[in-house]
Amino acid sequence: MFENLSDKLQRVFKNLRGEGKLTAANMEEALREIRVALLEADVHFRVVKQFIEHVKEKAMGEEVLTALSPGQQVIKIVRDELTKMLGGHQARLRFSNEPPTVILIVGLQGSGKTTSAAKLARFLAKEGSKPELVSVDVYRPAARHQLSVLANTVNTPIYEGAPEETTPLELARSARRQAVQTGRDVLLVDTAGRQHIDDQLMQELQQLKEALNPTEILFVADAMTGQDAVKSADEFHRRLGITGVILTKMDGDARGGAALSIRSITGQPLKFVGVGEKTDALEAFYPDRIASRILGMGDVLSLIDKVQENIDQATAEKMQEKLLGDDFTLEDFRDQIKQIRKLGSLGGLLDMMPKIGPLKELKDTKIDEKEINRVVAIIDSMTPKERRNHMLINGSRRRRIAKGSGTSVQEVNNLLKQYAQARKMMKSFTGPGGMLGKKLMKMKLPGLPGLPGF
Ligand SMILES: Nc1nc2c(ncn2[C@@H]2O[C@H](COP(=O)(O)OP(=O)(O)O)[C@@H](O)[C@H]2O)c(=O)[nH]1
Ligand SMILES: [Mg+2]
Repeated sequence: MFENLSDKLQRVFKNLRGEGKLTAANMEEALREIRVALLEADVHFRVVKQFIEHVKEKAMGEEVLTALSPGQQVIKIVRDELTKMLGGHQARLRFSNEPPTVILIVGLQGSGKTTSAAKLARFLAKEGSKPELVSVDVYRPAARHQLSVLANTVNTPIYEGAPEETTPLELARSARRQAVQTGRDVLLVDTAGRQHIDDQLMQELQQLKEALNPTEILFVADAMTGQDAVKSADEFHRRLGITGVILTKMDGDARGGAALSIRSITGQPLKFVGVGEKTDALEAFYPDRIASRILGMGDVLSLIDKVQENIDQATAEKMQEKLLGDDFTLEDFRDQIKQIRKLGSLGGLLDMMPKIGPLKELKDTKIDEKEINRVVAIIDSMTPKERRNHMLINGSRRRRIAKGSGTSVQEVNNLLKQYAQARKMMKSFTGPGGMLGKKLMKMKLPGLPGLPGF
């Protein structure tokens, strides 16, 4: 559902990647495009405004990581802000200390309350809870029957009600009593909805809230209705007080604006998303994962995190200087390869890179960890002098190195060739960022010369 937004944002990043550094001008342009992309995705204008301000502040701020290229830095900032906009951390269901925990499920008609109640029952049972269902929709017998059928599907007990129980309150109270008696620890209350918010509905829900003291009041919203979903969530929150939102029909072609706005506008977290009609089509909502999915950067994002965690800033800077200078020795070559290895398995590293733009060509590259170990072993078998001046390494030295590292002369020759190639490439490399990335493509791994600007 975020495809359009995702495409547009990726285009912005692609353009930025070509830039050597962030300037007020290229940042302004990027921000303008991001703004349009968000508005077109139907994100609430107030949320967009705030978002752009925050990204701008951070991008222009001093929080700059030399291990990341300008494009990557902006991606990181946008990802962080998107995550924040979606609520930051996963908002889990809360449970009462005095079971049963009551979860009131509210919302407009047709939003997906009954379906979501059954989905939640299934979800909770899987997590080890013992849920019970009750429908208090006394206006439509068909609605209560619908929940009975679904309860059966998800193997959850349901309180069906006695003939004399005709009000939502009576039904709910009896259901709770039964839950206590039968040792059920969560009571899911499916309520009636209306086409529009009206006083009668609100009064009824208010009464249920007072009588049941629910731990959660989950507002069910239909993502397809876009900003209307946000508006009604907001109104329900003001009039009733909700504790979270379930956004349904995320499997449809909604543009995603509701998901992106609801937290900022209502202050209440999105807890679950419905992604289909079946009872297993419910997902807990993880802001960080969704933000990554929206950016669609494969996992360049995890890569950014890894770089941040593992590369020591000073080393990276020193390395960058060396890359630009003339004295790129075999020692540096080895250190670089070791740095890369520090990031984890190289295969994993490649998987994390987005398979777009110039990196497409890397898609099927397989990196051999053993080969890296071999390279390091060969360089380790050289004398410090040899490492600093590869011209010294003649035939007999090559044989000695091969023996010392348990490799063959041919492998030593190959390594020296790769090193020479890397060196040549360094020399023709004129600035940080995108350029290096392009040249990298033409190189045979593991002559991968380093991290700056993939
Ligand atoms: N595609 C899709 N359909 C859903 C989802 N949730 C509910 N529905 C459908 O939406 C319609 C209304 O759902 P229902 O639970 O009866 O809504 P209620 O009136 O709020 O109780 C039904 O046809 C459901 O199958 C969802 O996540 N994805
Ligand atoms: Mg219903």
